[in-house]
Amino acid sequence: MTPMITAFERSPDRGRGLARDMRVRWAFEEVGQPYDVRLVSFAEMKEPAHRMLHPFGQIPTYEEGDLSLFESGAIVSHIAQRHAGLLPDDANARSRAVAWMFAALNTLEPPIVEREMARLLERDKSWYEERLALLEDRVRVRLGELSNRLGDADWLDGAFSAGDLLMVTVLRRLSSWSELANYPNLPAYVARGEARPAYQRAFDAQLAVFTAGRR
Ligand code: GTB
Repeated sequence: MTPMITAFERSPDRGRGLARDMRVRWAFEEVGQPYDVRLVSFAEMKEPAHRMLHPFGQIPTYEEGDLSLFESGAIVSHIAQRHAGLLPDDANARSRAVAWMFAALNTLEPPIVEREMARLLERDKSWYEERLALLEDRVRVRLGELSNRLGDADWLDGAFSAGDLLMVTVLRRLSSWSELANYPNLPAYVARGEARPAYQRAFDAQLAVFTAGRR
């Protein structure tokens, strides 16, 4: 049975692959698992039928047979556990790759998203500039730490893993901020991820949705 995921009918990122279906599409492409996509509008996401799949009324979701999942990290984890290619065979290395998955979503993504939200929603507040400076410092701390750990390596812990896949998608959310360039190994790391054929297939697929919607 071909798994079905949901994605934005009209993504606010205009096809830049920043919405969280991108990481799920990329995981499918890495393991060679075909998938179908059901596009949903913002209104449909809040309807009871979609909330049965996703309690918070968001994308992406995953359905296969009698299994339905939400949370992009859980979906990538499921794909990585069911198929070879995204997690090492060695038990300890596998656990370390899982640690990097959590680090991407729990340690790096929150301050990055918090900064993004402030820029989107809090610009008119009197305290905006002060708060933005604090949020940007928090992101810088994590980028510095990540950059130190990555060093000259291609990937975070040996071969490319689901940890790298998630980390690259998280760092891509900084693409409109020049800060990443201050840690030269990080843009190079993101570029290595983006150069993977599986990434490119996933990117093209989500871009095709945006391009088709413009007609
Ligand atoms: N923790 C959940 C997960 O990882 O799956 C978060 C899911 C989530 O935030 N989904 C967003 C959503 O459905 C889309 S990806 N939002 C609609 C809603 O909440 O009503 C977040 C996103 C949206 C847009 C851009 N962008 O335009 O650049 C980037 C990321």
